[in-house]
Amino acid sequence: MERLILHYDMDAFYASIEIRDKPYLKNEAVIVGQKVITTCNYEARRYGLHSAMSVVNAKKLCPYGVYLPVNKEKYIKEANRIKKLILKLSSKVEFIALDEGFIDISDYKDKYKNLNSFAKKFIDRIFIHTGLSCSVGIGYNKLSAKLASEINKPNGHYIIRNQEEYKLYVYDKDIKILPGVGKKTEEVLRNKGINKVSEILSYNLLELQGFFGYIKGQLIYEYALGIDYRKISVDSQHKSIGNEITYNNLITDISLIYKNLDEIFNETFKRFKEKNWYGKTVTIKIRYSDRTTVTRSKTSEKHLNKKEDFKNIYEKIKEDLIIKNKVLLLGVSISNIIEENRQLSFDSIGKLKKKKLIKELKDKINYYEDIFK
Ligand code: TTP
Ligand code: MG
Repeated sequence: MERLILHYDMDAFYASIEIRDKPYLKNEAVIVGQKVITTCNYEARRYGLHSAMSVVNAKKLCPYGVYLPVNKEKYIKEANRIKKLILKLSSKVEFIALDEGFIDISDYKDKYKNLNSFAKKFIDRIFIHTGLSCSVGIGYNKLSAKLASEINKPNGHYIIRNQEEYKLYVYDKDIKILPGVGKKTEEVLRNKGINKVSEILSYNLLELQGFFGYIKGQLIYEYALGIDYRKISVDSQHKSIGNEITYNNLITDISLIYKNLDEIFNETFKRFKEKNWYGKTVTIKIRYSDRTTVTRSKTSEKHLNKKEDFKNIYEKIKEDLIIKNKVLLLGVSISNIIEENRQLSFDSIGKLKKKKLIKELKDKINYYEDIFK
């Protein structure tokens, strides 16, 4: 596989948090929602309950279920804890909702040759730290990873290694399985007698574009084939830039270790400066011959972009580090990045910029509100 994408999705997220916090609910059907079900656990789903169903109807089907109000604040806190945990694994992460996200794990290809055990480890690690279960899909692009995470839900994983495996999996599945097939698209497809994914391909690209328009038509066509070039869109907050060097010969001379580390810092800063970014955190990573890895970070309160400021942080980390010899790998990174310094006072930036910032902030607020409609 060229690229490797992992998609995770927490299981019955809101309901699982409530059950974790009230263990006596463990074997009950648990429903979260006011008038309408926001989500329910898998026990409740056995009665035919699902999100968006009215609570009145749900109570008819499942009168002995435990019906709980929505506690958004708690769920956001939990989501943030999970995100932090995942960012420890990789910074190439795109969080697409409170309880799900994509991670580019291409770099882990060599380290974890066995993808099954990698997926299991991921699920275990989330559970150990949060007491919550999730499902994982690993694929060769976002599309295949997303579909894969649904396959063994809850608390399971699946791997779709390539396009052939993707086509084999989707060909007899209902069209609704494809992202992008909403109500409207579904109706058009069904009216043409297309119910299974493979049946989409009884039409060619041009015909599909005729039905749905240029972009949507191409999307449906590509998704039916398992083609998806979308990249992981890393939130700038989680961007990081860094350099690592793995040495062929162990370094045993302490002064050489420091010298090399300084060079890596300089190289990292050079790349950071080219982007014209601002950052807060510096991290030093050292791996020893026994494969133990030490990472130490320090974070400034403000976003910085001057070399001397980063250098100060970097030197402070070095002071606290007790570096042993027999070093295998050295790395330095800068993270917690933004593309412009939002800490500038509003007076010191131009009117246009002000407008842009306010709009961005508003969009952000709307985005969060939308999730919790
Ligand atoms: P989902 O991941 O869609 O659902 P889920 O995590 O409850 O269950 P699953 O095991 O199938 O993944 O959504 C995540 C959370 O988002 C969910 O717990 C409740 C919330 N949510 C809404 O607020 N509105 C909605 O319309 C949906 C579908 C979910
Ligand atoms: Mg979920």
